[in-house]
Amino acid sequence: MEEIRRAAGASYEHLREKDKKTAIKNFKAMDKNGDGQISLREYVKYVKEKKATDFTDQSIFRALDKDDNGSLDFEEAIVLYYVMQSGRAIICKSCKTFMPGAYFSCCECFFRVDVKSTYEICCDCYGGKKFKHHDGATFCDNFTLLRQSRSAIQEAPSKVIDL
Ligand SMILES: [Ca+2]
Ligand SMILES: [Ca+2]
Ligand SMILES: [Zn+2]
Ligand SMILES: [Zn+2]
Repeated sequence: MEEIRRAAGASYEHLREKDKKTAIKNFKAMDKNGDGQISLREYVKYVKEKKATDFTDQSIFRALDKDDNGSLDFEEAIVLYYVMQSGRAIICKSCKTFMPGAYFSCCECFFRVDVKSTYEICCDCYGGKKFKHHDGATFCDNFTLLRQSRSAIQEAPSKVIDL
């Protein structure tokens, strides 16, 4: 989680003033009782309003709550906005916990355009073989997958230009 937090902090520094103001406005809108903290209840209400169903999982709230006091201050909430915007709310398909760090993804499902959803699992579920997926699936960790995506783009330059 520390890495995502640092990425969120770094990208916040690059936001335009207007977007920083939006973040503050967002925070105030979330903080229904105005105590400067986002409670779990206020959080759930917000993510439901945003129709961000992946986020209703409490494991994300707990991961965001860095100081573990049961609520989110502004700094912790910035990480939420970052994770929401970057589509980084990836939940283990097997044990359903939020995976802020390294995880494994099925390469076949990842690179096939006709497969709607990708299949990601946490290191524990992968290592402990605690998952069910199609036969012949090969798994890569997310960093390897990122490198492979680049190779795939380089191998098919014409397709990229067509876009
Ligand atoms: Ca509050
Ligand atoms: Ca907190
Ligand atoms: Zn898992
Ligand atoms: Zn697959």
